[in-house]
Amino acid sequence: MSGLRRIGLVLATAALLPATITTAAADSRPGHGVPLDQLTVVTTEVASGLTRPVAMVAATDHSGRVLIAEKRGTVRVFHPETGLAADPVLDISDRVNSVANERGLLGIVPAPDFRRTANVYLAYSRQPDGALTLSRVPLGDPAAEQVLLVQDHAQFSNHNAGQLAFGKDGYLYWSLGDGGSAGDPNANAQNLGTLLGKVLRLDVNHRCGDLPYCVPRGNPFAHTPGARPEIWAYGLRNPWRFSFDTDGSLWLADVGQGAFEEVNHVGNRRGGVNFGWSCMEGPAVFNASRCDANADYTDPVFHYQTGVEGCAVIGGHVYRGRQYARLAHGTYVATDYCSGTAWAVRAGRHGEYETGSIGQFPPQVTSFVTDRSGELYAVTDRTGQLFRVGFERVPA
Ligand SMILES: [Ca+2]
Repeated sequence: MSGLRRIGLVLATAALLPATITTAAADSRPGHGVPLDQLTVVTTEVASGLTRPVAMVAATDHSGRVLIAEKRGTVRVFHPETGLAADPVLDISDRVNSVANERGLLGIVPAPDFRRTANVYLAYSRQPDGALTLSRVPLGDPAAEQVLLVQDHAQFSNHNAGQLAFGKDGYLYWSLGDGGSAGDPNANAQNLGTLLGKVLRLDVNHRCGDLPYCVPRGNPFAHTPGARPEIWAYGLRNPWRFSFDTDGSLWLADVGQGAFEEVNHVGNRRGGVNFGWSCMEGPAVFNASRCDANADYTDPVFHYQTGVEGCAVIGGHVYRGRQYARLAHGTYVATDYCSGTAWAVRAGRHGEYETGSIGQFPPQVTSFVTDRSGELYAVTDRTGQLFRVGFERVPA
């Protein structure tokens, strides 16, 4: 329990510091920290007893709470000082189809007005047909749910993606998988007429006509005939987890078919990026018949081999916390669901990337979160554990 107490003290101390000194000047450089071959992650269990946790997000009300979504349709609360609350703070399992392995409640993010409304946005597979569903619901009041957007996903049960996050622009981003099976049989990911295999960008703070949201001005395909105007990026297979860094840039991990797992990094003003699937898988051509000679495919900044080095990439976050700033500031940390390898990627000043493995996470990590002070946590699927993630320097 000393670990829990230590976290509590760190948070309490951090809260007293003015925001202007949250990071030392030297730490604002991209990719600052010890060389990756001298860096390792260390994990400390801080909670257990979760039921297939799959997504996490920090509450934005300064309570210090972390919200953890369980696949069956429940949301649990973890606090560094008091641990995991026994009862869910929200239960929508009556409307979530979680029978298949990849279906269920898959994403959660607090609304911009969370402090006043307790509203969260959820992404899930609905009952009974598995359609991908975006809704807004206040914690503790499932009857008040409002569904915003639904995408049919009945044919296959896999590749539902499900990450939700707000960008620095205040818009909600939602990732959807390619519709499932293998090899994108319906060629959805390159088809701008469907939401499958895409990241969407939505203005959920306003209504437009009959829609419970608006399409933000500047969405890249808002005026493209036949395209869904909600699309922000495309060419994705199963973009299970993405995150935004403090500079607004997007770090997106796309789960591969059978050859490559990939991590992508693009700037915050780049709409319309084509991440390549199902022409490309990682750095290689997957299906040449899906390739367009006029297309501009964005390559991943990091990839590794599916089946050799793991089975499914689990995207993480750029570490911007205080406790390990000297070791890991600016380091993007991800893992693989099967191998548990801790992958690190650092963006340099001139578009170059330093990548490497930095130790080991437990297997079956499904999701990472950074808390309100930037410290990193990971949850594991069938073992239902929550880990605090730290860093240590080791001999090269
Ligand atoms: Ca790609």
